[in-house]
Amino acid sequence: DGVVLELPAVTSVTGSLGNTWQADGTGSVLRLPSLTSIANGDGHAFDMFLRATTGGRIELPAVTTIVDPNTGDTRNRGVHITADGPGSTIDLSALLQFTDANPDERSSLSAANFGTIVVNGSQPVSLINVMTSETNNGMILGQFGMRVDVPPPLGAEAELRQEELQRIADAAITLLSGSTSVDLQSRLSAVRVSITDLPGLFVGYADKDRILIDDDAAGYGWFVDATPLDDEEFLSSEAGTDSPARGRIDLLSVVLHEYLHVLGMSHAHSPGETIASPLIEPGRRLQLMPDLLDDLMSDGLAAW
Ligand SMILES: [Ca+2]
Ligand SMILES: [Ca+2]
Ligand SMILES: [Ca+2]
Ligand SMILES: [Ca+2]
Ligand SMILES: [Zn+2]
Repeated sequence: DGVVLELPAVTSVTGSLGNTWQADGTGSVLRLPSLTSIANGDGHAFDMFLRATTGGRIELPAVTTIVDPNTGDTRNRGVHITADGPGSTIDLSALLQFTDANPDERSSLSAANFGTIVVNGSQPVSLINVMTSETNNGMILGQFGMRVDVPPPLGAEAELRQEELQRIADAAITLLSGSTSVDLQSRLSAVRVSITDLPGLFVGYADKDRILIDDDAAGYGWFVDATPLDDEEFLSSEAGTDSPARGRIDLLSVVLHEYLHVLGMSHAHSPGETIASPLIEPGRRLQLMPDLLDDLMSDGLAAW
């Protein structure tokens, strides 16, 4: 517990039999800031395990590639990455490619029991023969997480209350339902919307049946609009100097963004500063593009 191990010189690693990296317990950190690639070794039953448990953190912020190669004895081999338990986090925020080239045993990414794995959120991540699982509030953040770009100025911000979130969620459903003839009310009302402490700069997250909203907007604090169907606090999308939205993250924008993920939106729908962007700045309201919802509806409601 409480051990920080930093290996700044390591840029690539190759796995071997039973190779395990583990950070166990709050305060335990394994950090390899220069590591860019992880390749499994090619002997029989070589498994690599990266495990963050009971609050431990494994920080691999420069890793872009993970591979279990197609060479050697490919039987019973995989790279298995697990974050299990509240506060347990694996930072793979630059990850672009995770490939298991010998799928007789697939590799895996598993987040369980409020554990979090952060993958690249600004570019699509290619996962080939990799099983993903999120169980009991585990999260694989990235593709469907919305975040701010820059850490906030210091200062304690009030935490969001569930009734405030529910009011904004209701307004978002009204806005979305009004933009299309398809009945979205029942689909979206079935999505659980709740408050949690998302890691780092993340402010929102969605998967197919739930939305998670950060408790304090990554430290910026939320703008909870008393008149969510009116944009009067935003002068041409930006909050003026005396606006209550100034310096805060607009909850309505984030909730709309996450509902759109539930309906099948990806960040690839995002040229520039629109509701599909995975980044949001304080004091900004992102606009719902009229065509976006029609596109999603013509693709059919997302099956995922
Ligand atoms: Ca194995
Ligand atoms: Ca394999
Ligand atoms: Ca947070
Ligand atoms: Ca308003
Ligand atoms: Zn997103």
